[in-house]
Amino acid sequence: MVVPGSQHIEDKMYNPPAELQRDAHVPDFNSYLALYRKSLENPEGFWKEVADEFFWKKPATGPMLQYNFDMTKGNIYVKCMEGAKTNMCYNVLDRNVKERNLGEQVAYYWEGNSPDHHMAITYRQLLSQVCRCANVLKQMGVKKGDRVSIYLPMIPELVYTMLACARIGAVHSIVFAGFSSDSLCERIMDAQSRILVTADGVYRGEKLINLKQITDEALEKCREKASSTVTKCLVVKHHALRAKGGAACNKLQTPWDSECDVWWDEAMRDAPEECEPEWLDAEDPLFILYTSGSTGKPKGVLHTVAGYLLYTSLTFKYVFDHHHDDVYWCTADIGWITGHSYITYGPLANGATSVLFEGIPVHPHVGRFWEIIEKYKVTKFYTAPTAIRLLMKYGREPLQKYDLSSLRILGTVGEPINPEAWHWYYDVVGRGKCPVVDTFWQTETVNVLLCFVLANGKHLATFPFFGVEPTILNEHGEELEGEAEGYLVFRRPWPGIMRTVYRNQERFENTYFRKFPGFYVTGDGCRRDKDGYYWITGRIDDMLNVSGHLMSTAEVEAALTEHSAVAEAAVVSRPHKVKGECLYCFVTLKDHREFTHTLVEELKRLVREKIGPIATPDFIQNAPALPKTRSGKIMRRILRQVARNEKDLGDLSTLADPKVVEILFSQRCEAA
Ligand code: 6R9
Repeated sequence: MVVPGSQHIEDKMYNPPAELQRDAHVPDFNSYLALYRKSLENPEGFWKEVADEFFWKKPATGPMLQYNFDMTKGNIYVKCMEGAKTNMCYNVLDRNVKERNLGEQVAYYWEGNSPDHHMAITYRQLLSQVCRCANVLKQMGVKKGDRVSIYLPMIPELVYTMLACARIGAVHSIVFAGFSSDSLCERIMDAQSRILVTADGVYRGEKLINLKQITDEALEKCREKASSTVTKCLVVKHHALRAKGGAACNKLQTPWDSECDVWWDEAMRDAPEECEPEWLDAEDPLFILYTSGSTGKPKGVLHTVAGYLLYTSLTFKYVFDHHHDDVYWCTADIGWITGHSYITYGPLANGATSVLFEGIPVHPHVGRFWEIIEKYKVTKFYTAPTAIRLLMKYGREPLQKYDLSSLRILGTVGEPINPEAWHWYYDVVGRGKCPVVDTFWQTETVNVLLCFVLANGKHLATFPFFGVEPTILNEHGEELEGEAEGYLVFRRPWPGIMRTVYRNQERFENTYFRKFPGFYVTGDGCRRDKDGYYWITGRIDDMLNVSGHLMSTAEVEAALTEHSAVAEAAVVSRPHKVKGECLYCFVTLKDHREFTHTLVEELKRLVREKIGPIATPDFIQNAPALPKTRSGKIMRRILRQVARNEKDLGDLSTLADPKVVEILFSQRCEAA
């Protein structure tokens, strides 16, 4: 497959500063290779060493990994450390407090939506709150294996509840607190949860959201559709206690059903601080997390105890080169997999100190991120390209007010990062001194590919994590050697890969294993260059075929965002009589820039220059905003429909702001 433009992507090497490299867990490329080879040649020994760091009530009787990835040979399964008994919560809390003497260390600096709200929580305090919450859940009748749905904003109680579930062997199903009542209902019903944990309300920026009301609507919908499985709703008094000015300023009417609803603070008041962990089998479920539904009905991705523990702890340690004096901040929401793995489980398993941020990047001012970095002297910072592009719009000025010199490593996740955003992140945020770790992964996989920048790297390109064996296939399922582009697949499992789709093994097998028997199929495209670096090119379903040339939307988008007027771009295909498909581009301009005919011509020229004439866009539409999922992913399905003028849009429940779609339809381009 020929990818126009691939040779245009800058593949210069970026070297980390000497002092970072000196102390790094993986100081150079050869150390990476040695560890990587060991992980593939002797997975048993490699993972056993990782497991030895943790507490096992009973040792494993089976091997570190057993699996079948080939549907033609039977059911797909992955098992890690069969026979072992352990507890996730014990390993991330009790072990740190009792065995590692970290009780007085801060686990989280919680920073509220308003800069006036903040607190520090030590490992000892965290353990005590988690135990009390575990006792509350038990008292409400929650038993091992029961599902608990959690619909909470980014407040400490969210972490307490998820770890309390882990402690008693309940399976948490966290639903991002920006989802609608329909989406919440759908997820509660699929998980058949017994308990729902929510809050009265929350400010997101200036906007007050009545979470309890949404929760009630969701439960009502569940009752209409079937008999609801939820028996109790535990409600955190967050807004009423922590809102601007305290209880006197409580602006919410909190609907209340005394049969079902229980206030968190009342239930917690008398709950004992001791709670014996439930010793679980290595393969018992830990949580279900529904993947964003940009393609159809959400899937309940299931992760299990032992494998997820080993893998999140190890990836956290190496990806962010964790050291005990770090202050780490991941800006994701715990409602997404990034938050599960890299705010809760991975950092705690390593005894790290993290920032837990409730707010948004632009409230009460556009320098909020930088202010927080200065305040807590953050050393490792992990965010998404969409946040970087948003903040880039405001230029360098908001950063210049703050001291960002504590930063050592920057991370990015969620989508391919375009070169302009990468450079801004590297040059402006990191002042050219902080390696940028581009981490590619999925709800299903936990971290799999990442750039070992500490071992010198090309930006935007990555190497596989330990235990992960990627390969590239063509449409016929043939493996491609050397320089190649095609489907990114994995030949074997690692401990942290998903185990099934909750209550739907068939969907699990069909989605990830049917297309190419013997491989886990990511759905993403990938290119391997002559030096063996992997470059993620975007979802395979975002691939475009113009006049027989395959190209990725990400590449064209990267070219468009190089223009100084463009803040964000999204590219889809539209059928074309001669070319088969042609490019239809949506561009969001930076503040005060005008969408003119001259600009359109400049953009077309730019893409032609960057990628080649074959990639010249046929259509460029002004998009005041792009349709995004609540986790910030552009919904290209909707953009394709705008481009094609197809008004039957189907399920829009994951769309953050439906008004955007109307505006885009009203401004669509008819003719080139
Ligand atoms: C962690 C997370 C998974 C999809 C994945 C891919 C895209 C994530 C990326 C990236 C390029 C990166 N993706 N990280 N693409 N470079 N660094 O986002 O999980 O919400 O399940 O999304 O996101 O397309 O397949 P999830």
